[in-house]
Parts: sequence; C-alpha cells; structure tokens
Amino acid sequence: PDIIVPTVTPFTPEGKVDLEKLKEHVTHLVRKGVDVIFLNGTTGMGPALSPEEKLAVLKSVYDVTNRVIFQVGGLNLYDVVKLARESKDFDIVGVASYPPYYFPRMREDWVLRYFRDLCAASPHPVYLYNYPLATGFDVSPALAKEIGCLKGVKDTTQDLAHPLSLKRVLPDLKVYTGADTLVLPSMASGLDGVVSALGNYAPELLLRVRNLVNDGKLREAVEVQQVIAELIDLSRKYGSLAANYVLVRELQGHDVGVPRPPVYPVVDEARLRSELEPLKRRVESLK
Ligand code: FW2
Repeated sequence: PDIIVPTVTPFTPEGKVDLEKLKEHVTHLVRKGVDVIFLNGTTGMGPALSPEEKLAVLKSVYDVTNRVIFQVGGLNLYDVVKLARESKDFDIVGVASYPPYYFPRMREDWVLRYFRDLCAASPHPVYLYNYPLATGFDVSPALAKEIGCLKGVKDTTQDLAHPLSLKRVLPDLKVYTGADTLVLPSMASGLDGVVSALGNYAPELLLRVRNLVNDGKLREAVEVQQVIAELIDLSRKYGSLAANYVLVRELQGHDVGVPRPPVYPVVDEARLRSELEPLKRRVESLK
C-alpha cells in the first residue's frame, strides 16, 4: 500500500505561504520514504488558499518531487478548471478535488457534473477526495461509479466499511483511506494505501505499520496503531489543524511555520509538549 502525506502548508506569522519551509518539509518526507505528497488537502488548509496560492504550492514542491497529487477543489468551477489546466506543465500523479462544499442539499447531478467537468479539463488522472464530515456531502460508491472518469478515491470516514464498499463497487480504482485511526485496518484489508495527516510528524510509524503488515505481524502492528491513535487524540485536544505544526517541529525537528487564522496557532504549546513527552519515547522506540 502507498503512504501518502497530505502536507501542512507553512505560513509566516503575517499569513503568507512560506514556500521555502514547504520545500524543506517535502524534501524531508521524501527522504523518509513517503511515496506521494498530497497538496492543498485539509491538513494543508486547501479551502483557505486562493487558486494562485494552490498553484504556487505545486510549483515549489515540484522542484523536489513529481510524486504529487494536486488538490484543486473549490466553489467556483471556473477557477477549479483553470487550475487543473494549469497543471499540464507538471508531470504529476494526479489532480484531486473534494466535492463542492458548504452549499446545503447539493444535488447529486451537480456533483456528478462538477467531477465530469474537472475530468474533461484535467491533463492528469482525477481523484475524488471524499470527506463527508468536512464537506457535508457523502459521495456514495454508486455516484462515484456514475461519475465514470475517476482514477481513485481518498475516503475520509471513521468507518472502514465505507472505503471497502468503494473498492467493492469500483475495484479498478485506487482507494485510499484518509483516517489516521484506520491506517492498520486499511493496509491489512488490502486497500491501496493511506493519506495520513500524521505522516507529517510521524511518517516512521506509517512505514512501520506497512512493514509489519507485509510481514504478517498484525499483533505488533496493532501496538503501533495504538500509538498513532494516541497521537491523534492528543492533536485533536489542541485542534489538529494547528497542533500538526507543533508536532512536526517536536517529532521531526524542523520548522513548518504556523497555520493561518481562523486556524490559530496552539496557545498552550508548553502543555502540549509536556503531554507529548511520554508518547515521544514510545515513538522513538518504534522507529
Ligand atoms: C488531508 C487528509 C487527511 C484528512 C484527515 C482528516 O487532506 O488532510 O482527511 O486528517 O482528519 O487527507
């Protein structure tokens, strides 16, 4: 299974995207053995980036690797299509999008048209990013099938049955799980990989689970998954979208700047660090 990391987008304290820090971060992840970088996702605060910023993110990461999935989703189809077209000069793995969000009671046929329009414009394979908790819309396996032009799905739900039913209905598509809490079950069930926010700060744990699954050592893999779950609980307590930035610094040793408000930096960083301390030792022992 593939290990895909939806990278944090580093910002300066003034709220500008810090492309140099992003490059350093991606260089580090690639060296660690991450297979693919997912840009402008949830962890990367995609919905808070302008189309120009999304493209700038792609341009700078492309200097480091072309193993990239470029998330282009948005609420203005003309921007989305333009961005997808602008990726033609980059030899990347694919383009991704969440379905249109915020608007209540989106019609299924509008979501279908959105993805078909994206497929028609995209010079690269198109991946659906399904995250119903965030978007308010669950792209069902039947709808994903009807769209007809998808190469893969990144599915963020807490229920393994969800990506499994996608795989059952669409066996030729790549199906990735976006839930950190399901890294082990996804890999052990033969899904195509994980898109894990935790990979920003503990990619070693994802690689470790994969090795253990490949060796059939599921009991040991469960222990690693439990550490993953504890790290996720801790990050949620402080607001994952902000805690991710602190955790990269604490566990990987490099600076990825700060988030951009309305995601505010963690206020009580000292307490987060002290709660992280015992976990840090367990992470070290598993590397
Ligand atoms: C992204 C991801 C991971 C998320 C997950 C949600 O784009 O950030 O889906 O961290 O809690 O793929």
